[in-house]
Amino acid sequence: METWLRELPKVELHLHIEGSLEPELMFSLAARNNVALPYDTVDEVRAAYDFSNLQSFLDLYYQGMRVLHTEQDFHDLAMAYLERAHEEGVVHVELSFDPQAHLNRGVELAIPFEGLRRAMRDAQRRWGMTTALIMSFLRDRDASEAMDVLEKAAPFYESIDAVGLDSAEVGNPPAKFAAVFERAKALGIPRVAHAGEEGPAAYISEALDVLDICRVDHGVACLQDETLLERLRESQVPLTVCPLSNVRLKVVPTMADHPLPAMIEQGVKVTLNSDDPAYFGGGVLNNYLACFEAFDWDRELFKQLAGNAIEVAFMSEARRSELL
Ligand code: ES4
Ligand code: ZN
Repeated sequence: METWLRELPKVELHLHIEGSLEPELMFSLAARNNVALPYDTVDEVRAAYDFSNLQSFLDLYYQGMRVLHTEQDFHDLAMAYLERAHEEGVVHVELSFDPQAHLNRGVELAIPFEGLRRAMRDAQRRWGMTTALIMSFLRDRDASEAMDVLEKAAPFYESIDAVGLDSAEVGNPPAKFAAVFERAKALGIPRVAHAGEEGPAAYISEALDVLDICRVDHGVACLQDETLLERLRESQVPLTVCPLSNVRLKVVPTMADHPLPAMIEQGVKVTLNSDDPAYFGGGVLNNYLACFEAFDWDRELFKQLAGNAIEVAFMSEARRSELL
């Protein structure tokens, strides 16, 4: 089954590229840029990845990305991940990134944009891999800062496939970003948002109502609300679920407790993704394998889930028909 799952053409829709930073690359970029790290060895870094909730992860995630300074750093980060994804049988990757987390430490917007775009072009040339770019806003910061970033990104609108919303969810409801997402909509930019990861089902409904999103990132809280379930079933709005992330951040106690089988049973359109592969135990293939081990799903179901991701990806219709 592992070979079959590896060979199944898979699509990654929920990936924070800063969360793909492996400890080895963290050390080499730290040396290249003269950044001090609070760790001496790769093992020490990995030992620190013992999270109790989303915030305890975010603290290390923001600390780790401090090694990223130049366009080349962002290129190397993305290239390393895209190569691993290619080896796992991933044929299309949607990278999201957090410009505010870089701007706030003096790294200009053009740096991540140019570095990531160059890696995306290289992946297309080398492996025929297609990619998309999602610019995410940090929901635990003021909405005015997100609005400023959206305006500042004007020279790059052509390379933005969607905007997203991430970081600490509880206490930062979707409606806080109503004006930002309205502006993105007016600009013709598609919208996605994290909702119902640590936050309640009400945040999923609110993100659909107020932010007019076309995909929900995570959405695992949907089972709490019958009305929402009915809506997700009827609309077939896709959820980008990241099972290993949910276990590592203690959203669910173990894979066996994960709501994925119930969500599928309810007719919700789900996809399998990796979120922050360097921090949560691997990429898309490992998430597929974890589901196989926990739920003993058959090939038909995995084909269905991989197909769901192809159907809802930001890709050309020509590429979609090629993959479907
Ligand atoms: C994230 Cl797992 C997760 N949740 C919310 N925001 C994030 N940013 C990076 N990883
Ligand atoms: Zn995420």
